[in-house]
Amino acid sequence: MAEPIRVAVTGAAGQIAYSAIFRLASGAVFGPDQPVHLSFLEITPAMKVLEAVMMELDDCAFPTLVGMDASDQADQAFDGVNAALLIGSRPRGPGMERADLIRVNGPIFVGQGKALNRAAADLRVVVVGNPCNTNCLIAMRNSDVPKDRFSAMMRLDYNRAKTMLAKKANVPVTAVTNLAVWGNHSNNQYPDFENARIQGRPLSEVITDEDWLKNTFVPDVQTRGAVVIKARGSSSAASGAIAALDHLLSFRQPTPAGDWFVAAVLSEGQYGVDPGLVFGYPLRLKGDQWEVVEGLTLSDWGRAKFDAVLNELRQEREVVKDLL
Ligand code: NAX
Repeated sequence: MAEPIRVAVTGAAGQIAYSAIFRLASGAVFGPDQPVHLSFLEITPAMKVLEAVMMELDDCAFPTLVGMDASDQADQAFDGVNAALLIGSRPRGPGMERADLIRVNGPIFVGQGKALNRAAADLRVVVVGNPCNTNCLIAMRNSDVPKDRFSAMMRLDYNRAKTMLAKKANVPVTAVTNLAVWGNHSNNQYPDFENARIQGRPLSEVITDEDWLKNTFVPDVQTRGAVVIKARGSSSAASGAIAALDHLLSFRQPTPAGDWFVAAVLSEGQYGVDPGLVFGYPLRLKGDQWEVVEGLTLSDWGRAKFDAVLNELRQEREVVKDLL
């Protein structure tokens, strides 16, 4: 029997966690031969709901789930973990601006960054809680864990963009490759159709409707979250969970040859981004280390989108500079 992989999930009584946890426990993520120990973090008022989630996990009798515990203390929840899904955070309330949300949620990631020092040496951190890029920046800056172990989730944006392109081209989603999503998980992200490929061909040879690409596809990806909220009455949950698990696996499994995956990581200045920002890039794994895919080019139109999202992340950093 392999050693159990220990996974921390924060916001474990929330709706994204509810879709993610059962997959983690069932073997669907790490495989049927990999035992999993789950370690949940919640705020004190949500511990009762979390108890119910744990009852349901017990009631599933998953062979791969070898243990679980719950705490309202980050130090305890992160002790010895190999992976941490930082999902927990306060949702945006009525009338709240993005900057207000950053100020409300930022401090959570100061404490959690410090507590991650207790994790295992091979820790990988995925920040999902919004604003996830800047929360990730706060966590990494408050932690002694190597900064390349932190990433923020752009995968839901990527998955959304991939399906939209596949539907437009009338091909399966697997035919869409080399899709980058630059920048921030926000309305200013740039889902890059310019470098994408469909069935191995440049996308522009297959989807020739440039007006649709620029004026429908890009804004539809950027605002998809709001459209789901309007239709469902609450924000994306299952798709967020699947994206978080896809993201986690992309850092553990070989990147398909010739392709890449997308996540926000600490910039070292690639593509002219300020070093030290957590920026969405195309990545590939080399061994167990990721690297940014370099050498992609953008049109002036694409570069303007890229610069807009870069500026947004600079502004977010400014709002939390006392927490860094
Ligand atoms: P829920 O409100 O259902 O759950 C959040 C949970 O976090 C709650 O149970 C709450 O008690 C808990 N929590 C709050 N503060 C905490 C703390 N300090 N420590 C531990 N737990 C804490 O939200 P849910 O729909 O699950 O969304 C979670 C986060 O994911 C939100 O910030 C949301 O905006 C973000 N998302 C990020 C996405 C991305 O692509 N990066 C997409 C999906 C999602 O919108």
